[in-house]
Amino acid sequence: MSKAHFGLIGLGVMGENLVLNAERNGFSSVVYNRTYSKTESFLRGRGSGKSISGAKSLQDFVDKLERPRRILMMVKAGAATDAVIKGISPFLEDGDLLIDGGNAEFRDTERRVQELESKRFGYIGMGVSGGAKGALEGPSMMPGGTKNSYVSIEPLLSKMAAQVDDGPCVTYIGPGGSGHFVKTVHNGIEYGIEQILAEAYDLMKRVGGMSGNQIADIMSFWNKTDELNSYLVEITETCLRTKDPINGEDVVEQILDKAGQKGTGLWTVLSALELGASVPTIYASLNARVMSSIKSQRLFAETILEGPNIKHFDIGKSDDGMSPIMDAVVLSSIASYAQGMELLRIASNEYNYKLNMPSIARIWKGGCIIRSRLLNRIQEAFQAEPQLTNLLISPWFSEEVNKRLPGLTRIVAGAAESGIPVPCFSSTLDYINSYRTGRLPQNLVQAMRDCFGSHTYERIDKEGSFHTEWLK
Ligand code: NBP
Repeated sequence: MSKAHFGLIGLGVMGENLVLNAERNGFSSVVYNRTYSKTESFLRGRGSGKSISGAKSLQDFVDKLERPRRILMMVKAGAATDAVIKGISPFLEDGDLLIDGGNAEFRDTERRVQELESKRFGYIGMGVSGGAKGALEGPSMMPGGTKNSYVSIEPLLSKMAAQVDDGPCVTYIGPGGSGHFVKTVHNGIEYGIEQILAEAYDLMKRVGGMSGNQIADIMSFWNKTDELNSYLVEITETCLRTKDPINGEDVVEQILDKAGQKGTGLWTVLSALELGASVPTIYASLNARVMSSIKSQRLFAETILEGPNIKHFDIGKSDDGMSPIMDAVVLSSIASYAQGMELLRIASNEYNYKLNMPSIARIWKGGCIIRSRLLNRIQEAFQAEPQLTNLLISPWFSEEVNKRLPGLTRIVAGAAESGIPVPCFSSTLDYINSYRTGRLPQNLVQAMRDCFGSHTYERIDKEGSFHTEWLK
């Protein structure tokens, strides 16, 4: 029997779909899963009648693969990935390639690359985005590791990836843990945009008194615009239109308002804090999930803490796409991308990843959860200026800011006067206002620090370090 082209370890939601994708693209495959019954049921079900075989043991798995072996691990990040690496390593030989497609913390990938570099096989840490459907039909993939290892897997990945006008949604990201770092930041941006759309929905529902279908109509309108056309807006419309088979009501209204925050959103914010990158819109979305999770406290506080009643301020009209809310959504989405790209730029310098920013924007244009028409603009902005410090100052984006800032401001002010939290909208407003302010009040912060701790300060009129005897 001829040997398989491709091996997959981990038949979870992603693994199952990725192996079907590889097989559809002409790569006969062999699958291994820790719990063999899953392998059996997959081969009897979705995997039946295809060039996919199963392996009961890792020895059997490697024996069924042609050399050099190309193996993708799609297992839970962390200890599970370490366990699989430990299990498979003794079976791998010269030139074999092991790819971790899970959501690994980038430092874990750095460590694994270091540890495994001394072995004879290659190791790639690859972010994969697109959920189950993307995995099957074509995800966006962010592989990092040595260039040679990537080159050997490129034909397979290029076929499996989503395809956009300017190529497959995969490219070599850079060395070490760079692929997983880029995927982490992708997820941070995703957190931001999800929360932004949730804030827009909340305002339309609570201030505008709009039904799920009416809000879905606005999503449909937004999805036809250059600024907001995106996968997340598209699925928000779907979510809002879906009825509960139990009671016929909007399903969304039956869902408990508690969201978890898994690793990647948190890691984006931690990395930003470490690297001194400003990501307030992304952080606000993470914190919104944390606040949502303390439901019982919120229910109690609601009976004690008073606030203003909802005021019916101008949130726009449906026939103009709720224009001030649209302003808030557009600018906050731009801010999420701007903050994510800025974090990537700073990390690239710090970790010597040499990230190609236009390429990253390009491979996010298809297959992944944050795919959107805005990414064309982002790609163009970085093509025009690869070392662009912040998207907000790029011509198309600065025009958007100047045009839409009054709308965002009215929405944040109205929400505040109505006692409705809009953490991403208000963080974005502060972010933009801070960024466009040449002189911030940190002169006073520096004075206080020098006053209590003799930390010294710099002056605006001459070079050097200065101290004042404030308490004499
Ligand atoms: P899960 O994250 O639920 O992982 C399930 C797989 O991990 C199963 O095959 C399971 O085997 C295996 N596994 C576990 Br759990 N512990 C193991 C261990 N100690 N040794 C060997 N195998 C072990 O599945 P998923 O949702 O498909 O995600 C796979 C990876 O892809 C994760 O890192 C995830 O973060 C990432 N990811 C997920 C998505 C998504 O939309 N779901 C998107 C992008 C990336 P078992 O059957 O024996 O329990």
